[in-house]
Amino acid sequence: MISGLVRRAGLVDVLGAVGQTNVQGEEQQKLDVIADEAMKGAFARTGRICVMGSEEDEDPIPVDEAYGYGKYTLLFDPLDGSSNIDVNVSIGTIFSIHRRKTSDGAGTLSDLLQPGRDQVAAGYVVYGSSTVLVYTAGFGVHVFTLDPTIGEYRLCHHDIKTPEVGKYYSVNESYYSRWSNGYREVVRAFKGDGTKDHRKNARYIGSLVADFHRNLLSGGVFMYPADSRSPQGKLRLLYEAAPLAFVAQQAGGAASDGRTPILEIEPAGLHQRTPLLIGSKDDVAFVEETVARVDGAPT
Ligand code: AHM
Ligand code: MG
Repeated sequence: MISGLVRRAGLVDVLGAVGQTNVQGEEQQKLDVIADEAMKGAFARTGRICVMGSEEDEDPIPVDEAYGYGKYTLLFDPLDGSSNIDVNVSIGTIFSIHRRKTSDGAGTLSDLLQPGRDQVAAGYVVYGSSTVLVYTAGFGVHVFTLDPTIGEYRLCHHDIKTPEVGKYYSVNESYYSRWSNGYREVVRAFKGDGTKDHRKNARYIGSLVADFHRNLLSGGVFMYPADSRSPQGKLRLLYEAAPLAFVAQQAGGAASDGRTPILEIEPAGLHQRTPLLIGSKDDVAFVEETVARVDGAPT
């Protein structure tokens, strides 16, 4: 449904900000709000989950009691890469599934606040030149492409592995002056300053899913560090960082907040932010080592 909406976005009068009205005087909905409604509508009546959490909703989202409460929880970012929605650049949907902690009835916030290592499945859909679904249930990472002629996903890569050292680094370098000296040194190394050993090409789309997907296939490291304006970074732990960290780990890569593996962080809030460093294993280790050496222990 979301792929169809994204593909027809310019045609179906859904671009633009919430609050605008169209020629019929109806309020236009932003595509990320419509995607959120699509996700909630699709999963509230499956009987397989007991509670949901979404980037677009402040509180846990209940499921429809009439269809029963399942044993899983679902966290999602319905449409990631919001600055790219209106300009026809790749965007995506991210999801994370856990087993519930409470035994029965409606799921609660505590069912949603679980560390990434306890995920039973996670993945994303990227609406790029084709629509691709990437998921793991803890037995490798599998890549499916949506065949729009039959409305089905078809397996195109089974059990993929990401290169141990990547070609690309992906970071919003306009925040350079706000970073710690450690991250500045990392990026200078990626530009080939000092030693050529760490030189990489820069690629930054500004859609986490798309940047992550490219680096997963080609090798590379994505960084969204903490900075002086965003002391916890920008990205969200539960429905952005943790699911991608599970995919990265299953593909032989790594993810951390710079010091702690993302999958080990104990969440305290549904919309908690985390610095994120994710991708090829050796590149993540290089960034961690450089940041620890230059910045020292956290104060
Ligand atoms: P969003 O959830 O509002 O779309 O924000 C998340 C997005 C990520 O997809 C992307 O990695 C990041 O924000 C880009 O942020 P910035 O423009 O600060 O580089
Ligand atoms: Mg997002």
